[in-house]
Amino acid sequence: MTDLLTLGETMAAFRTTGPLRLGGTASISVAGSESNVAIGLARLGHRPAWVGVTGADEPGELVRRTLRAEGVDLTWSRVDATAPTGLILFENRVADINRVTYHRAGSAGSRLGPADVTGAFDAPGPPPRLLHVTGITCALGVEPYQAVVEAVRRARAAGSTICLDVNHRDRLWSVAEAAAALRPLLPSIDLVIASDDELAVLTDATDPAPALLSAGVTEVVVKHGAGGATSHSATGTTHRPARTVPVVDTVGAGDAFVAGLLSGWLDGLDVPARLDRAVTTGAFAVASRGDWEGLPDRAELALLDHGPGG
Ligand code: CKP
Ligand code: MG
Repeated sequence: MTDLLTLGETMAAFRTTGPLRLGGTASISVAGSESNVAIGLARLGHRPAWVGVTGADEPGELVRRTLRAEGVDLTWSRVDATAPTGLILFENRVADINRVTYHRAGSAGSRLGPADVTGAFDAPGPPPRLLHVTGITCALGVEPYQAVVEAVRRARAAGSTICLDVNHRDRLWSVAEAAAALRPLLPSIDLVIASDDELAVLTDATDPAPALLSAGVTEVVVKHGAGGATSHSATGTTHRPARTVPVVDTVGAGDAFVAGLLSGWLDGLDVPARLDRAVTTGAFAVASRGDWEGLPDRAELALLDHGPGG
């Protein structure tokens, strides 16, 4: 049984310690918001599946090998030999500030389409408990957007709980384009996750959370970065502070937060405990280099409670 189904593009990630123009060494890994969430859930003992397309090339093999090694189910992903796997370049500039460059136009990952999502819902057995979609997949083109629309439609029909992370990327599309694509999905979304500055993508209201609840969303979780996170629902508002950790690399922190939140949901935790797990997994990502490498397994969740030296 699949706990969480997600779909998106995962790229080979190159990390340098300075500007690429200076040459030197790079570390190579993989990156993609949706697979970051899938890895985070697998580390915590859940059963995630990732739907995506990779090229028949070494970056694609790296993506597939990494996700398999992390325990992510690739049953419904595929290889497209006619397009390359996308690349993402993180050039570390100062402190935790990276210059991020995508090389993903025309990539295999952007060939994801509605036909790719049917397998997971047509498979025998219960449907995925959760569907997780993000604005990034929607921004990749018409077909990837239609894949999200189809996944949401199928998940709704199957009774899966549906989560949307706005994940706005202004290098991929404008706020107006994102609003036009994401707002029509809202009546089908159970849980919306957004940072403060992403709420304007979903609503023009001056008080966004109540407006989103009125639009049919059951829970709105707003991330305030170092200010923690707040959950809004018909039963009230719950706030949790962030965990204080040294800031090493903030990329992937949002996905780590989502993984913790959804893990708590899968475990049947109440809202405060779900937020506590989310800010904890987010803190692991902030305090470690890489998008997902530092995410905790279940035993490690308590590690931050102990302080230096354990
Ligand atoms: O919102 P986050 O910092 O958690 O997202 C990071 C990911 O998918 C990263 O892995 C990158 O590849 C991306 O977001 C993206 O496409 O920007
Ligand atoms: Mg994010």
